[in-house]
This record gives sequence, structure tokens and C-alpha cells, in this order.
Amino acid sequence: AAATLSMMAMPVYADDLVTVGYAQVGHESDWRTANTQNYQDVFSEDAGYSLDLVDCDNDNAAQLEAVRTFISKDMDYIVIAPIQSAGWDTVLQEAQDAGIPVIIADREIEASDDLYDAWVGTNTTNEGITAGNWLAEYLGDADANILVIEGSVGASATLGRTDGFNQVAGEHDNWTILDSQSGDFTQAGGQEVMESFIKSYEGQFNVVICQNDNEAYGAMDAMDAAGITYGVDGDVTLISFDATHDGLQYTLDGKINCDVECNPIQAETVKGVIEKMQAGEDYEKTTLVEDQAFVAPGIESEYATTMTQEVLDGRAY
Ligand code: GZL
Ligand code: ZN
Repeated sequence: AAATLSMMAMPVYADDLVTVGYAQVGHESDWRTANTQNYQDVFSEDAGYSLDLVDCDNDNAAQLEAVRTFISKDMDYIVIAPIQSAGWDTVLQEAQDAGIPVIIADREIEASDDLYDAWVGTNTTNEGITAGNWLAEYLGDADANILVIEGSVGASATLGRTDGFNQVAGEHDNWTILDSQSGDFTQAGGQEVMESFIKSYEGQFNVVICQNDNEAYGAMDAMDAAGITYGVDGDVTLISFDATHDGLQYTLDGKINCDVECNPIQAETVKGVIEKMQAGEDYEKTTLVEDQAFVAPGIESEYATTMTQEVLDGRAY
């Protein structure tokens, strides 16, 4: 009993911080920047943590290497925001063999869920469905000729938004998806893809879907350069995802018709799971971070909140 007691009563010295390794996707978007800042704010030394956040620069090999480094450092916890959905089984098995709990955050992976301990993130398929439902409500029975600028290839956010939107698009035989290409969740990518779309489809499209706000900013620049109008007063209906501060500013300005939120403020939820693990208490295997959608002033929708200045001022990021 004495031995057990002494084990249970392990003292936590001031420098005995809980070590957390966070294999972060990269720095590709405003969403990512907000997510990184949130982790740095929440997993502070004052809160009792030593956070080792590795920016994997949207590079899958670098992310696997970052996780292996966390294992070799014997971190107390490993958090992964997976760049790719596939390819995780081996390194997750290594973490499990090393006895290090793993939390998958933000995006999803295809590995069986006994290879990781918890998941905290958003449902990007629902985000895609929301975008489709809003577009149907907005267009009524008007035709839609749609161009899609997808996110990073193989990312669950890309797969989910594409799948969700396509589920709704399939219900409308007067909707045509003219083309769909990856803009890699970056502004430069969005601009390049939109420029190539304009070369191929100018005058044929009336809807552009960007799978994150930074791609939308690039697409807007490309359409401006080509004299193509978009937004509530334009020829093209523009849909975006993330609902970051600047994306919602453009929505308030009527340049983006609908911006579907994906909430990057997730660190507090992840910390809650870690604290339960640390205390040996039961914890939720999966925790969904809630999303909503926003539309430009003048648009009323059952699927989205109409933007106002106070909605923008009230946002956390
Ligand atoms: C979504 C997140 C995506 C954002 C992009 O959960 O993984 O990655 O939509 C970010 O802005 O690059
Ligand atoms: Zn701003």
C-alpha cells in the first residue's frame, strides 16, 4: 500500500511541466495562424505546460519526423493536426508502443481509432453540406455553373468539404461543376487556380467555391484583374470556408456571399482532454468543435447568420 501511495502522491515540482508536442500542419493560412496562437496561449508554462509546437510546413514527411522526434523525447502527450488523412498507422503504433497518448486535432485520419487516444476537431463534411444547402436556398431554381478551388490534396478538410458539397450538388440536375482544382489552402494557390479557370471558363461560370478564406482572397484578386464581378452585387456568387476575421470582413462588405465557419479555437478543448488523462479520469474519445455559417448583409438564410459589424466585432479570431 505504501508503494502505491507514494506512486499516486507523485509531487509536481514547479519545473515539472507537462510536456506536449504539437505537430502543426504549417503556416499556410490565417486559420492556421489563429490555431497556432491559440495553442501557444493555452498551453503556457503558467498553466503548467511545456509546449513543443513544430510547424511542419504542409510537408507530410516533416510531420511524421516531428512525431518521431516527440516519441524519442518521450513527451507526455502528442497532439497531431494531420496534413494528410492517410499514412498514420505505423507512427501511431510507435507512439502507442512508447506509451505516449496521442490526440488527433483539427482534421481526421483514416487510421483505426484504437491507434489514437482522442480526437478534437470539426466536421468538414457538414461544412460542405451547409455550403450546398445555402447555395440551393440562395439560387432557388436558377442554374449553377460552379468552379471549385479545393484545399490541400489529401487533407480531410478538403475531402470533407468536397464530399459534403457534392452530396447536395448531386440533388440539383441544373448544377454543373465545371472544374475542381487544389489551391493548397493558400492565397497564392487560390489566385493561380482562379487565373487558369478564367482562361478556360470565362463567361461560363456563376459560382466560385474556395475551400478556405486565403484561397478566396487570391481568387478575388484574379477576378478583379479580369474585370469579373463577384459578391452580392456581382455576376459570380462567391462561397468560402473558415470565417476568419478578414473573411468575415469581406462577407460584411458583400464581396463574399457566404463564409462557412471552421473554428480554429480548439486548444482549450484539447487541454481539457489532457487534464482528464493526466488525472486518470474518463474522457471523451471524440469532441466536435461547433461551426456555423455567415452570409452578406441583405441575405436572409435558415443556414447562416447575416453579417453585421457587431457580429464581426464579437468574433474571437
Ligand atoms: C480546417 C483546417 C484547414 C482550414 C484551412 O479544419 O484544417 O486548414 O480550413 C487550413 O484554412 O489551412
Ligand atoms: Zn483584421
